[in-house]
Amino acid sequence: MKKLFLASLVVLVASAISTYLLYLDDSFLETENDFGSKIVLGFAQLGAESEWRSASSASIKDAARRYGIELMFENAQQKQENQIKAIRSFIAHRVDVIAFSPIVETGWDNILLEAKAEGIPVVLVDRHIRTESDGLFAAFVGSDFVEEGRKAGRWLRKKFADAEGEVRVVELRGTEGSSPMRGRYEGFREALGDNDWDNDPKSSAQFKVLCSLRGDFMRSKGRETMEQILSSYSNIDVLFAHNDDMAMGAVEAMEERGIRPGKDVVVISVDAQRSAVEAMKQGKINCIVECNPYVGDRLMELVRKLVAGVSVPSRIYSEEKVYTEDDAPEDLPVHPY
Ligand code: GZL
Repeated sequence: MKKLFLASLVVLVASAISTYLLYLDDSFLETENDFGSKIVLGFAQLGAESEWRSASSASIKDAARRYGIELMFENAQQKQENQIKAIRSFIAHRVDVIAFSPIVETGWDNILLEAKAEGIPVVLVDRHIRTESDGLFAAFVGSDFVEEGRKAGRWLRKKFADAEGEVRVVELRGTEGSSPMRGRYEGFREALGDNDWDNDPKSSAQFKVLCSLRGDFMRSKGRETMEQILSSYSNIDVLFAHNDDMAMGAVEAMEERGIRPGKDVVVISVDAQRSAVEAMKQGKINCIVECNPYVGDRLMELVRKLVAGVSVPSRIYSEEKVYTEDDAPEDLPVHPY
């Protein structure tokens, strides 16, 4: 009996030690590439056009530090050619993985074919691309922009469920040719025109988009464009801004003309950055569709798996909420950006 107990104790201790060593071995391997050196990630950021973008960059830098991954970080200053140059330099440096937030959807085939030829995996962060060739990236981590647009449209239909007649909408669009601009634009219209919903109020309102003008996701451009819109159109009922920076610029433009944002004009925005949430608390923004910038940890997990040769999901979407004027202040997010 005693021998049996001792034998089972030895087996138990041995399995505990081997499990611990496996863990150590796995965690040790995860910060090293095949050559026993630190994993190197090349990241080509598109710019610093918005608070959201700054938060995204901070999330990536912080996560690389915590995951023990060496980060080569380049800021393309809103120019696709700079992103392409940065990716080419990562290839020359033979980084382990390349990641980037493509400023626009097209024009990436050649540079990604160069990365593929060198056997360097590529991860899309935040924004999608459209390519002629298949298999040019290993994974995408970010948001579903079409769904974000639908969320904005669904809320608007509920807001005007009891309205009669025409509801006059103006739109501030994000960067031309970018996937968030296209997705939010399409999803918003899909929801407004979608008449076969089960659980949503059938609205007799007729939503009319008077104009959809570019704001480049920037506060200054959002204000400038909203000033043009206010000079050109009267009786505006709703503003749909593709991000908070443009919405906040438009709020300034409205207030300068004595228009009460959130009251005279219903304001819908996307992101949920700090200044927009504060504006919602002041009654100046009515609905914010969250867009999560914190992709750093998920990106580093993907990088580790790709280096270890572990298969990864092709798309990883963020969980995102919708915040409205009906939410209690304490239920609204307090983002550090
Ligand atoms: C969306 C992101 C957009 C944000 C804007 O994932 O690409 O770009 O909504 C940012 O704030 O400029």
